[in-house]
Amino acid sequence: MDDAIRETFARQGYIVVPDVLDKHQLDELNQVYDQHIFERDEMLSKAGTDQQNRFYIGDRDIRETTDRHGNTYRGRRFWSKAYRDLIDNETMLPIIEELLGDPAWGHAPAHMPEDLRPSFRLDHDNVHYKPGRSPDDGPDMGGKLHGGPGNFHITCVYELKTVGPNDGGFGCVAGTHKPANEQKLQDIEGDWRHSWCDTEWTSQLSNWNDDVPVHRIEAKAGDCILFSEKLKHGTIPWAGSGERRTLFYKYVPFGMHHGNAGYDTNDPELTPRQKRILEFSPCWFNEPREDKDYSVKPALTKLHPLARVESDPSVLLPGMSPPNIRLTDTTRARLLKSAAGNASVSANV
Ligand SMILES: O=C(O)CCC(=O)C(=O)O
Repeated sequence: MDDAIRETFARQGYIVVPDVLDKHQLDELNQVYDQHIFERDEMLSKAGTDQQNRFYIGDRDIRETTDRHGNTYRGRRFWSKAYRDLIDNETMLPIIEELLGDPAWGHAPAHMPEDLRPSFRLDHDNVHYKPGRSPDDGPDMGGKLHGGPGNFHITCVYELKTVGPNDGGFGCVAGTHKPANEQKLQDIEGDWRHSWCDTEWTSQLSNWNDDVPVHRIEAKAGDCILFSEKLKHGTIPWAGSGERRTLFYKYVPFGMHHGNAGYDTNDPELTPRQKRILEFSPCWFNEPREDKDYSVKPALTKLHPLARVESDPSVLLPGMSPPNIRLTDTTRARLLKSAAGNASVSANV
């Protein structure tokens, strides 16, 4: 990552990296995508409030495997060499490694040992699809703003078709990965989460604060938008006459739980590096969601010996925020008690 990219990412919370995928890669990715569109009836297509056509894999397409840490996975996604190669895309890899490995960016906990910092993980991926729109199609409402400074994951958004100036798709409120700017958004009176963008079917609040501008991101097929999930972002209604074909690869630092989707790491066609990026961490700096059953994934609940209740903010770049460390009340109390014990031992030495 060069200094210009660093500066842009630090200021905006996102960057657009041009020409990450060449024509050959795009053709291969689009070919598999075509197949899924044709076979759409075999998949559960869920229309949310934003009427997005996202793809969900039906039960009969799901398979189960177990990794070397004893975690069991269920699932299968868009899968071919071209999709596997996106896991460790050569252009994006060093950028991801820095953003997730250096605690200055506020994704990795400051207490993560240096040798673990390069071991980021692909947490989950999403696919967004929209057919091309014609003028008499009904309204498309897009999605509400989400994301926040305590988040710790970053997303590579690969565009498989060009997104033009007024097409819609990915949008964000530039700079709101920083708490001071997020506060400016929070201070806007009205439903800023839903009323954030002027389009044919939606409008921005008239009292919007220009210090926190909305960016509609254009990109050519093959470009990658990389954003921090600390940033407030969402889906702008699709108005393009062509299709929207977008892939989202969401990465987390070593030992941080987010979605816990899990991948088939027994796939013999994965390279060792891809396998490593897909595997769950063997121990953790935060804990998984309490509402899920992890009895078949024993390694998902083991805390790293250096886990702490919060990440030291003094390591951060100016204006950035530390990751929220999700822990149960019991674990939090135990870690605080042992930290207090250690402090009194060192005071008595
Ligand atoms: O590009 C989009 O549609 C927004 C994506 C989004 O909201 C997300 O990945 O969380």
